[in-house]
This record gives sequence, C-alpha cells and structure tokens, in this order.
Amino acid sequence: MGQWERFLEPYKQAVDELKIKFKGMRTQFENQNTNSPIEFVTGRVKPLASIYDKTLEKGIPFEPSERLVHELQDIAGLRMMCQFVDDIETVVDLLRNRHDIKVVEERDYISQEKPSGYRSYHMIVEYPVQTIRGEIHILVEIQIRTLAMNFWASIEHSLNYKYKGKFPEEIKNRLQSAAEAAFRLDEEMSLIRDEIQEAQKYFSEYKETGNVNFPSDSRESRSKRT
Ligand code: 0O2
Ligand code: 0O2
Repeated sequence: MGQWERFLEPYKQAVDELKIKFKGMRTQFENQNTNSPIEFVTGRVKPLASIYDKTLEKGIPFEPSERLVHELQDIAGLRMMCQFVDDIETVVDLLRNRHDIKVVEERDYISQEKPSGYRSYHMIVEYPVQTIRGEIHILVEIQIRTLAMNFWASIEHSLNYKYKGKFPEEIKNRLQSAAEAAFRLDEEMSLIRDEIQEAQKYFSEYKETGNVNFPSDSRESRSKRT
C-alpha cells in the first residue's frame, strides 16, 4: 500500500461511517413519520489531484504530514442537503448535540454569503476513527445547505473549474444574479413550507400503502393558512 493510500485510509473510514450515521438520522425521522430536515447526504475523500492543488495554493509540501492534516481541514467531506433554510439550523443543532463528533469550528456563509454568491453552513468536526493501530482523530468538514444552494454551488464549481477561477465579467454577474434567484427560491419555498410538507406526508403514505385519505378539512385548513 502506498504512503498516500495509507494516509487517506482513516479519512475514507470516517466518511463511510459518518455517511451511514447521517443517513440513519434521516431514517429515524422517516420511521417516526416526521418530515426529515435532512433530504440527502453525500460524502467524499478529497481526490489526490485536489489535495495537490490545495498544497500549491497554500505553499505547503505535497506529502502526508501533520502540517497537511492541520491545514487541509476538508480531506474528509460530507454534505447534508435540506429542503428549507430553517432545516439547516435544526441539522446544525443535531450535530452539535452528538457525542461521537466534536465541533472544532463553524462558518456561517448563509447570513454572511461569500463574494461569489456562495451560501452554505460549514462545520469542522473532529471524529474518532477506530483502527487496528488505535484511535485516530480525523478532521471532517460538513457542509449543510439547501437544495437551491447546492444547485448553485455545483454549477459554480464546474464553471470555476472551466475558467480556473477567472470568470469573464458577464458570467460572474450572471452567477451572482443566479445566487440571488436561488436565495429568493428558498424564501418562496419557506413561505409555503407547511403546504409542501403536508403534501409530502400524504405522498409517502400513498407510496407505502397505495391509498391515502386526505383529511376532509385539509383544503379548508390550507386556505386558512394563506
Ligand atoms: P438513496 O436510496 O438513493 O437515497 P457510495 O457509492 O455508496 O459510497 P453514495 O451515497 O451512493 O455513496 O453516493 P454519494 O455520491 O455520496 O451520494 C449520493 C446519494 O445522494 C445517493 O443516495 C443519491 O440518491 C442521493 N442524491 C443525489 N442527488 C440527490 C437529490 O437531488 N435528491 C435526493 N433526494 N437524493 C439525491 P443513495 O446513497 O444511493 O441512496
Ligand atoms: P472542493 O473541490 O469542494 O473540495 P480552504 O480554502 O479550505 O483553505 P476556506 O476557503 O476558508 O479554506 O474554506 P471554506 O471557504 O470555508 O470552504 C472551502 C470549501 O467550501 C470549498 O472546498 C468548496 O467546497 C466550498 N466553497 C467555498 N467557497 C465556494 C464558492 O465560492 N463556490 C463553490 N462552488 N464552493 C465554495 P474546495 O477545496 O475549494 O473545493
């Protein structure tokens, strides 16, 4: 096994374990018939090429080292996607209260969006990985964002790769206005959150049982809310 493979092994274990645990949180909400604040979870170990780019950017040697461990806090990364902006705070609280992770840092790019238009909530946590050589504490970056924020970030990330961060002025402006549109979409969806969640509840009941009884007063209660 090569030195990089050995170095990245516990990071892979951390991502795999946390992915299962976080997906489990979603399942627990589903099992108690409650709308989950977590829509879906993804995770990855930073590819070696991206680690290399980051070491060049930061001016640190490209080799497994303590310095690399401390300066690259997102070698292990998880993303938790939410339907609504308010769910983000719920997920952040759930993570703060877990005993298997220790929050090291939080960065709120939602109330303080980045100049690019990027919005997301970042947590750097320490996670203990059990290995045959003992326990290792791994730094993990968790990005928590809405589906709209995720859509914008994925598009911007691909364009960033294409233009190597040097966007033509027009693209830059369009991305900023797209970020505002995503923000407005999140706001609009929040306004009809109850309506959406009620519909989703009936839809999952329908998927499970094949039939569903909308309460007779649902139309009435909906109109009362508006
Ligand atoms: P399910 O049942 O589809 O939810 P792995 O290859 O197993 O290590 P994984 O989890 O398959 O990793 O891949 P990854 O890339 O980490 O996460 C992708 C997961 O996110 C998949 O779920 C996708 O279905 C889910 N996903 C991606 N985009 C969306 C989306 O827009 N909406 C929803 N609801 N889910 C999305 P799973 O894990 O395959 O399970
Ligand atoms: P990748 O390919 O996603 O891994 P750092 O740069 O990590 O030393 P920084 O910049 O303070 O420190 O970290 P930050 O900004 O809190 O988090 C970095 C990660 O957030 C990025 O990882 C992206 O995943 C995401 N991110 C931050 N800003 C933007 C942005 O403007 N657009 C998009 N699409 N994503 C962003 P990497 O390593 O840059 O990339």
